[in-house]
Amino acid sequence: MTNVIVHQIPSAWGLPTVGPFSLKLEAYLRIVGVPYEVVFDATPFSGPKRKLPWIEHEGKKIGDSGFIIEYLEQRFGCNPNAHLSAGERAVALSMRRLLEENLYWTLVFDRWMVDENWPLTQQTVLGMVPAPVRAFIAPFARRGVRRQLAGHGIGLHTPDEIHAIGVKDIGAVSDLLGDKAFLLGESATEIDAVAYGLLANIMLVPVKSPIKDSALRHRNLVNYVERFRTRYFG
Ligand SMILES: N[C@@H](CCC(=O)N[C@@H](CS)C(=O)NCC(=O)O)C(=O)O
Repeated sequence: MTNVIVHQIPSAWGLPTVGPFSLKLEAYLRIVGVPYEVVFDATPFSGPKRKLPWIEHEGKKIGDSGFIIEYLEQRFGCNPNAHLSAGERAVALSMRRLLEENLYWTLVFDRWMVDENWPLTQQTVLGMVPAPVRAFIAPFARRGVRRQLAGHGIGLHTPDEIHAIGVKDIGAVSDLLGDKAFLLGESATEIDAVAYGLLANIMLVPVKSPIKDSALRHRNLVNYVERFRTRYFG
């Protein structure tokens, strides 16, 4: 059987990848123990959805972490959610939407729109683009992200409003976790891959943000991220 080839955003800041969706997929692959190889892509444009991550496997190219996970479940018969009740699956899906469709965009805002963080983002997220080209394309990329944020709607808010939205989401994740080892119990499920991908990229990176500060004040989240990192990336 050939390994899954994962195309993802580059590694930096001690993380295997600084892409929240890329780290989600790697975390998922580690939870289920499917062997894989990583290829870092300088830009997302060669993937089938023009986003990272995407995979190549047995002649197929698949984009979008959610569709990739569905493919892996079918192809490898893995399912870390098998023991969950219908209610728990509904909670997991709602939490996934909160993390991926809302909190994610606050991270994008902090990385790309906050001037203080912008040099760091260029050196890491765009870090594989050769320096002279990077200096040229970075402003265009930033403009594209500004348009994405406005299209989503979150980019129409003030920085304080965006941070308040993110802080609320972080509070909800902390409340769902409570004193459990993982979000839905004592074993890691798919939603933990989603949460780790995003939380590690907020809490373990040098990007400055009131959302990061708030997350670091939730002791259970700090322990959770450390528990996940030690168990699956130790
Ligand atoms: N729904 C996609 C989202 C992937 C995504 O947004 N990836 C970002 C990097 S974290 C990306 O490639 N952005 C490039 C762009 O939007 O042009 C998934 O789950 O994989």
